[in-house]
Amino acid sequence: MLTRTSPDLEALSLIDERLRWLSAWTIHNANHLRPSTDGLKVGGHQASCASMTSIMAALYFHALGPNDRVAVKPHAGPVLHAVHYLLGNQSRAQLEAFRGFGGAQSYPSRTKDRIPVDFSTGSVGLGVAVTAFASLVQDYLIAHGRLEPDAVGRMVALMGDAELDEGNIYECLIEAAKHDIRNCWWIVDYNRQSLDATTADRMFSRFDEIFAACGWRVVTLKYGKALTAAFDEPGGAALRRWLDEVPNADYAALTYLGGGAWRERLLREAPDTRPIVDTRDDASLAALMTNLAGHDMASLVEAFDAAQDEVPTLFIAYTVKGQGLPFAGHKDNHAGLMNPGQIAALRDRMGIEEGEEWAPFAGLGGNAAEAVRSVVENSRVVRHKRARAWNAAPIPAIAAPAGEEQSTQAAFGRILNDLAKVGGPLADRIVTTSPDVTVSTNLGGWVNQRGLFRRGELADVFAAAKIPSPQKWRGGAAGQHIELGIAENNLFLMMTALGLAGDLWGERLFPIGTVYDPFIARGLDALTYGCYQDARFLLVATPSGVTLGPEGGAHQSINPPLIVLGQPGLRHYEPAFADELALMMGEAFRLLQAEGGESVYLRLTTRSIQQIERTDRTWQAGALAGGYWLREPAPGAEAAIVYLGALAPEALAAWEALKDDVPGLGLLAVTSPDLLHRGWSVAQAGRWSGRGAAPSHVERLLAPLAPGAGLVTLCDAAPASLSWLGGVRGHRVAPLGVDRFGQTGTLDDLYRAYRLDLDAIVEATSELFLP
Ligand SMILES: Cc1ncc(C[n+]2csc(CCOP(=O)(O)OP(=O)(O)O)c2C)c(N)n1
Ligand SMILES: [Mg+2]
Repeated sequence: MLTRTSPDLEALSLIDERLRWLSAWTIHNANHLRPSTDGLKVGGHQASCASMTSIMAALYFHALGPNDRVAVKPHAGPVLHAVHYLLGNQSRAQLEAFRGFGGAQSYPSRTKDRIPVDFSTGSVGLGVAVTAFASLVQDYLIAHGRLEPDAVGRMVALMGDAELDEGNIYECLIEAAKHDIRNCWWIVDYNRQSLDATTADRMFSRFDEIFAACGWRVVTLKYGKALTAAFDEPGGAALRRWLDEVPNADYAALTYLGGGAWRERLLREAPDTRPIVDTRDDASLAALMTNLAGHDMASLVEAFDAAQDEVPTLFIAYTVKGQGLPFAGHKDNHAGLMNPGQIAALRDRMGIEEGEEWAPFAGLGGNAAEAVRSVVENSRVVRHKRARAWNAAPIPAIAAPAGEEQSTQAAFGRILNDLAKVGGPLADRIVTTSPDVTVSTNLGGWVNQRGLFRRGELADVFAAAKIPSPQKWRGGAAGQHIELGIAENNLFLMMTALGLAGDLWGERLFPIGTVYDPFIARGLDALTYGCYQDARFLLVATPSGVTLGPEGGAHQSINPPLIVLGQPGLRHYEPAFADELALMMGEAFRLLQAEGGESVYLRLTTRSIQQIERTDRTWQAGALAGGYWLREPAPGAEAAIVYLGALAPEALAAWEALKDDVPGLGLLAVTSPDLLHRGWSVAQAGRWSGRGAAPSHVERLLAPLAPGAGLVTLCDAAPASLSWLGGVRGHRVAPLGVDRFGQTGTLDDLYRAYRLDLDAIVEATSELFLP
């Protein structure tokens, strides 16, 4: 982690200006020069970029090394593109297509951008927190011998100050403190402005205390070298006092107004500053008053160089939003765009000829250009997208646990327990994690065998004291379960970081996270965040639905199947039987490490049900594709019962009860509404676009039924999870499911109240035949 000595501060400052210019020009081009066909504002954030260019110049061209990974504040995306443009990794065509189809993305995207992007960002706060979890994953890999200790890097988040308002930051801070994370830097672009306005003064010094309390070193970079020197001049003490106290809004407004306004205000409110004020013209006074350390290369370089240990560090770098641009400090500048006259003035100030706007080093004299080139060439950051790691482990066949009656949740625990016992490359790469529901989601057996992960040894105090407990809660470097506190946001960010291990360090892990199904919603944005950047993980949500009878409505989930129906990058499987679950887990492990694969969500239940006899394996392909006939319908059958997961016993009983009255009645086991729907949409798009007319799995499944046949759909979830099946071939549907919040009760009570029982299915089927 050595940094170069004697940085060329002047060249770094020129790079800072260049990044500001290129990011502004990229945004200008997209909004003012590129022809528009739809009349929509393209957008971009010139002011947010301008406040970060100094920090990013100091990092990418001095402080960062090849092992460091960075999450860049979403609206500074153009600066990251400018960095890679200078490095020669980004093309002019991509910059010209910024925010256009196939061009450089508005916000840094791991999957879509062509430059190396370590973490996608966009939903503020999440990109910050994921770096702390990435630090933990890095330590995990080192502890497990998968990463050389000298390959350790820093996980860096470049964040806006308004991101400090996101609650997930503090949830993460607490978790990070528990795990004693290291090698993590969060750098706040402290421009005291958010989207709407200037940020609240009352929080001014509080952030330091919060972070310090969590074990972070806080480095405040407030005043630049020129201001610091001025504080020693006559009148300097008064100036410092005034500056320390000035409210955010006033500082920002004066920055916008410029030298004359500074002069008038200082003399009015702090007359002792006169010696400083009187010896400067308006331009120098304005420059002095906005000489904040976040724009002062010497201060930045010094601070980064001084933090070369592993202590997690928060840098609060004071900056000016829109630094160097005409709307610097204006409270409405967040989405502000320079007009053509303003950008032309900036170009002239940079000495860039008209027509030379894209030339990386335009406007620099010979020596300066040489110095800048040399600093750029010597940057040690990764220049190319890393190859992703695929197929890290052979996936063994996963056997279904024996037992005539079992729940999918219990079977899940037993499968993991067996994997832990048998061992092998897959088991060794599995990492489990859970937000304080490890035991209640049946990970206990796995944890007993594989242990908790801790950088230091963690004794099992209860075991040592010989207090009987089925749970062995010991931890150490070899452990494979990462214990989390109850915050579900952290679970999804932890899984995101684990699920990127193959991309960030070339070592694929198989993260398995367990959560209560209704509380997916608590961390939903973080889950989306992980899927958006193609992190791969297995999410096991258990228990689910009103089948969780006595727990009542607050713990019974209704809408997760609908959520995942609309969630790209995440495949929903909902098994009813243990053998289905085993099959799906094998498929999930395959998908987690496959190019073109995805993450998987298993929705499980605690309801123990009678398993069924299988005479062959023909059901398996259908089960993995989203559904199969548990009882084949006769050709031209007038009706079918369609069920999902835990309601298999009711569906089977109804089929038995009705099969003589409804000739050829079918019983369709849906294992993934999500896959069925996807296949259906893709097949239709194929037909419309002439790319093939092969029917989808669900179309083939429903083909034997009569054209006007009826479907009774049954799920322990929102009825719309299955009712759409009627649209596939125009069948009539009687949708059964849960459409009100649940309540406590026995299964009989609840299935009756929510119309999920045998009687309801029989009634619904009969109604299909009413004229
Ligand atoms: C979760 C979420 N909510 C809202 C937004 C919209 N948004 C984008 S940037 C921003 C505030 C920016 O302020 P700050 O973080 O201080 O960044 P600056 O532009 O000042 O550097 C908001 C509200 C978002 N991207 N993500
Ligand atoms: Mg801000």
